[in-house]
Amino acid sequence: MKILSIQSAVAYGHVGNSAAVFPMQRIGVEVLPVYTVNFSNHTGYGAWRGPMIAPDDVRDVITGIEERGVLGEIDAVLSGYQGGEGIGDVIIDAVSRVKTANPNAVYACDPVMGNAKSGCFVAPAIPDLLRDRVVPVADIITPNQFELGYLTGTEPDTLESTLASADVARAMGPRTVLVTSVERPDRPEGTIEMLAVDDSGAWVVQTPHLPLKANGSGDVTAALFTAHLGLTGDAGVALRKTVSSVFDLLRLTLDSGERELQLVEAQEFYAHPQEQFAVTQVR
Ligand code: PXL
Repeated sequence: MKILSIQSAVAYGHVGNSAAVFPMQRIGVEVLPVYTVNFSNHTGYGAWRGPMIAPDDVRDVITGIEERGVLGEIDAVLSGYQGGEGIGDVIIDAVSRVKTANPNAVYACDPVMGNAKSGCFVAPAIPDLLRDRVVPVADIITPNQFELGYLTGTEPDTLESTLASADVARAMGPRTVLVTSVERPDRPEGTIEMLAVDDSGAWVVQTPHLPLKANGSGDVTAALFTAHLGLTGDAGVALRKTVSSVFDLLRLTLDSGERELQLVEAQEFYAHPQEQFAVTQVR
């Protein structure tokens, strides 16, 4: 399996491609990372150095890959946080070029906007761009509950209303929706859930909610889910493996006391997910 992953690079720590690439490689995926920024560290520190990469330069890198004649080998395009407005068009164009070369390729979009606690933390034009132009051409999306609400103009809270919102999102284009954080009002204290929906069913998995806000965990989640879905073709299985790996990564990070994801230390949890959490099919 080959995945073209269009995301940030950071020298220190793990977000964007600096979070997504290694876990995918560790489960045997050939990754073609294309970078949208080249930062010293993630923006959560409030200060960072290094350039954003001009959209035309990002496009040029993809053209260079195209000129090697290998776009047809790509099974999936993956995108995440968009630092600037111009990258959206480059991603849409890359998806169209890859799909022309390989009609079976899929596009997985992590529609990063923010979360319920922090609100929106991307540039003001990004949420509408994602909703109106990017999500409609995606096959897989991985919003959190907050992003799902924005995309669909709904207010998902219970499991039922979150499922209904996911169906609204699927009517916009994507076949598969992974809701990465479902915090239903009636959840058992200290738990959080993930929900995956596609044509063949819907699956929920509950885990302890670890007291940790690690930048990059959503990037690892989207990457592993996209890779496992491509490898197995089964959204329930992809959910079970992804949740297991991400939980163990977060637990290891929490135990380490470090601020950054312990991405490399957790490598065995990607290669051999413990699959310790039961996935319930709800539809
Ligand atoms: O995790 C998404 C992300 C991507 N790229 C950069 C970031 C972050 C989150 O902090 O700072 C540069």
